Amino acid sequence: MTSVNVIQTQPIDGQKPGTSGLRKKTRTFMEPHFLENYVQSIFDGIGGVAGKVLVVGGDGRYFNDRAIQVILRMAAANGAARCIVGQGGILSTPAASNLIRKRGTDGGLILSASHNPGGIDADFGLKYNGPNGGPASEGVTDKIFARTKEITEYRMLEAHDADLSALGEQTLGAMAVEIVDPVSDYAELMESLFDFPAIKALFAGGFTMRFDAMHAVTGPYATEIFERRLGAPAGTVLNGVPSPDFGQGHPDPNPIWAKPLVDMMMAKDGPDFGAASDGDGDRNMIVGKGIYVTPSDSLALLCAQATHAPAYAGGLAGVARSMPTSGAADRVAEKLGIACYETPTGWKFFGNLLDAGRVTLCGEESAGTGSDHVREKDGVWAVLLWLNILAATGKSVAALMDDHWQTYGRNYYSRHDYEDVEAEKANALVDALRGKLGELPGQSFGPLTVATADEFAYDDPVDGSHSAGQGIRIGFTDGGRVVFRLSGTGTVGATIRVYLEALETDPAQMHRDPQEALSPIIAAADAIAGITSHTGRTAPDVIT
Ligand code: VG1
Ligand code: CO
Repeated sequence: MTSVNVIQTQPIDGQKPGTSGLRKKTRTFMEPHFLENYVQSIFDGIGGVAGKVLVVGGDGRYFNDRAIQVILRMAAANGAARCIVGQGGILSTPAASNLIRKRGTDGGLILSASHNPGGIDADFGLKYNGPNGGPASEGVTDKIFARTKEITEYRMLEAHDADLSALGEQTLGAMAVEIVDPVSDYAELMESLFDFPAIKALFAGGFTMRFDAMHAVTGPYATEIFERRLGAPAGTVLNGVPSPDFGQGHPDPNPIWAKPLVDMMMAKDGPDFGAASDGDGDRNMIVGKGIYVTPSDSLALLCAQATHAPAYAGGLAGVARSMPTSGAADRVAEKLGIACYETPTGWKFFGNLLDAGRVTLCGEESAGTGSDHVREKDGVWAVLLWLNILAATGKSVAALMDDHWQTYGRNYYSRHDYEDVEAEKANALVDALRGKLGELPGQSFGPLTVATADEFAYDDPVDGSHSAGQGIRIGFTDGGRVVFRLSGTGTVGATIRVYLEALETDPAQMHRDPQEALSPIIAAADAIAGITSHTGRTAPDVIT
């Protein structure tokens, strides 16, 4: 027999979801009532789960399996009809988005802190995605947050653990628990979008690739798709077995944390193509032989060349990029005569545009790229689109990028992160900047003159919602730009992100060192924001 317990609780402060759900130290999530309070707040915030069907899965990090057992017992106690769970508790973020859509569910719970490290002393996270498969909108997030502040009780079924390893159906109280293969539906979707025979022929012809799964969730997906379905040789996928602490690494696919892959790609006899994905499989890093492709450039190139893939052969409805992402995609959109939207950071802002059919491709400077096939960014998808383009054109990554820059110009781009800054100091920096925006236009910093200075706010063109305080942007008369923004995904202190961009249109200047090409903007950024004087830092912690 099973019974439902109603457990008295008190609101726990600080359960405010950030850019992508709630992220905290794993030990915080493991405190008595913490996870339970948040799960009940999600259920209450979405109007209850009675009779509903939910997808549940995560990136396999420490506490993933225990948290899923709690979620299942609570879903059952709250009257949910069914939970569809990835075998072993595993689902990449894009695969979860796909399952929500394919099975027509009422949404899903995804357990991940994405690129943040995993382990008992690292980070954990939980987010709710809606019936469209995308991250909860601002409105739903606000409701969930409001519930966390007033919650007094949660409901928990008294029951044994579900068996997450056994494919098929079991019951928990009156709720069905359906364990599904985490990879097969997703792999089928990928096969429907891309020219698999052409990519298969590319590999058969000796084309070499290394995909670094960074000990995170994409390992099983990449092995099935690249090695089994597309015939890439065994060993193409590196670090392909998910581990609870990601092999003690930092599953963030950028030249810092995926340095071994980048080094391999820069070697003289390196592979033709390299890629990496993050903790929950929604991001991608693209590297060609001897060339690192910035995510902003990758988005622009994919927009320009997408029609090589069967799914996009009819052309793109439009493109969207987050505000800090470089303007490279804008010029492609202009040439194609399609709309280009600029949204705040975070995938939730793309959902409405995708649902309304206004855009087909979306991307962020942080290595997130995706399309209307799901409502999340999708790492393996981006790699497959690149492979499809490489197969169709027969060109190398370096040649494709070179052609692109000659046609559209090059946006030199870099992000400088100052991590674990005291929150007061970070806020003081932003407040001071905000206070002087009005006086900046016309001022010169070295060779650069400020043209525009404002704080980005977004009016959603589909539902009319307004999002303020989305980053400070300063544009220069030569087309360069610097953006200042505080991260919304960290778990300790504040991270100041400084996004730097310089536009180059001289064909002879397309192969400079990015940090050198950006040096006037870097100097201007410090002069304008007083990074050193506010934080005491003389150099960023991470440069990507
Ligand atoms: C970061 C990135 C942002 C991304 C978010 C979630 O947010 O900058 O572009 O959407 O992470 O990605 P922030 O607020 O720290 O800058 V993931 O792969 O962590 O779900
Ligand atoms: Co992620």
